Amino acid sequence: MILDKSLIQQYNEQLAATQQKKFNFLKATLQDEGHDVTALLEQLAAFQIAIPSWALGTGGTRFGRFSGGGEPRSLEEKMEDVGLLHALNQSSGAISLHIPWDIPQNATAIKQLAASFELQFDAVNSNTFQDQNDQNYSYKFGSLSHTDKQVRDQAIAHNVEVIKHGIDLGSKALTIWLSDGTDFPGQQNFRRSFQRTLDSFQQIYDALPEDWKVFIEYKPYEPHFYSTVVADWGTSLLFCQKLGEKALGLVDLGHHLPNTNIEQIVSRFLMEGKLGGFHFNDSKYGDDDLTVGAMQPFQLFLIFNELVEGMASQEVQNPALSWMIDASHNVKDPLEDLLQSIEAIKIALAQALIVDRKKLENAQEQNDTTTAQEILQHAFRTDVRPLLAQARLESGAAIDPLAFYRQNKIRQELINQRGVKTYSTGL
Ligand SMILES: [Mn+2]
Repeated sequence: MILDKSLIQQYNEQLAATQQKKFNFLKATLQDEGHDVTALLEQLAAFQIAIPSWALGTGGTRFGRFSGGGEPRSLEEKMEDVGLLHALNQSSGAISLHIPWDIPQNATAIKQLAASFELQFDAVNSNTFQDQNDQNYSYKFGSLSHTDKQVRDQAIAHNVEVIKHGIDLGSKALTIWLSDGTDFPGQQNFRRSFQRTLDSFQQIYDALPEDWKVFIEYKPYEPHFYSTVVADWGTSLLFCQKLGEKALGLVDLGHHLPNTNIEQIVSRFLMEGKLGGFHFNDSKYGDDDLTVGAMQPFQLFLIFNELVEGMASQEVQNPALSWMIDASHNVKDPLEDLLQSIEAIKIALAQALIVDRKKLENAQEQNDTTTAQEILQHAFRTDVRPLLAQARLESGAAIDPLAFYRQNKIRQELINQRGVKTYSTGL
């Protein structure tokens, strides 16, 4: 469905007075603390988060899947959904496609459709974690790391094909999440599977256009439960360093063992100029794919604290980052979940932007641990939501996108258009 933007304007008019009151208070507080509120609003408005094409349907587990109805049935409908999100919050101006789930049949038409929703194409994603019906060799025992060269060649060719689809759409990066690994001790020689993977990565790397990047995502376990070839940030960094400057690490928040200090990993990657991007989600136990900020908003803030500090530092030379949500769960309306996720990301960003950097650095130099903690927690405990709402209001988005979505019964409208029992392609 295409949203009538005058509805957003009417809606905002109803909330304008309350928003003004909340914003004025926050603005005065932030100005007293020495912040440039206009600059903050600009930074927030400019921050765009890509939506993956697989997050628009209800996710599933190996036990079942429960469609919420009105799910997009085609790539065009998925783009319509991202266009809808972007109209609501002006913060989701990009889509990340998964190949082969979303192969564009007509790249020119798809590009035009994207332009009509003011959407860019973010990184394209390859898939060698499943067998497709028409492929010659199975990935049961791996793809880019497989012992059999014919299997590796097939997986390399798939990645090269994904790059070609990306070129047609104007994408500038390939994300490789390699699920290869082993389930039992002794199943593979760790060193040789690394070497085979490096050789495969190198061939994919050589197929990248000049202005492209490849993001190497890591994950400690699942689908394999003994070892994963690209298990952690160190392995990702090692591959990236061996491949060259177009290869960068990708941090998926759900791809860490419990209690991992992700913010320190972010700092290390940035220090080496090797951070490519993020996949945002949240989790309680493992790769739970929960709504960003649902479980660990403080950790998210600490991650953004490192990002804001690192990207502003003269000591850091890191390319611009790619931001994407990567979550797909079983119970919520996917569009509501994405609206909540984007809000959580931007809250963390805004809080990181208002950290008193000079005071923090001074406290660090003085080993004043108490003050350092106070500075971070002061920013984290500041309610920055009126700032986000103001940035939305000024960019033509809804002051409260989720409330607007509910009030206008958008899911019901999508069900009316697409049907109750629709299933989006994806996980
Ligand atoms: Mn991911």
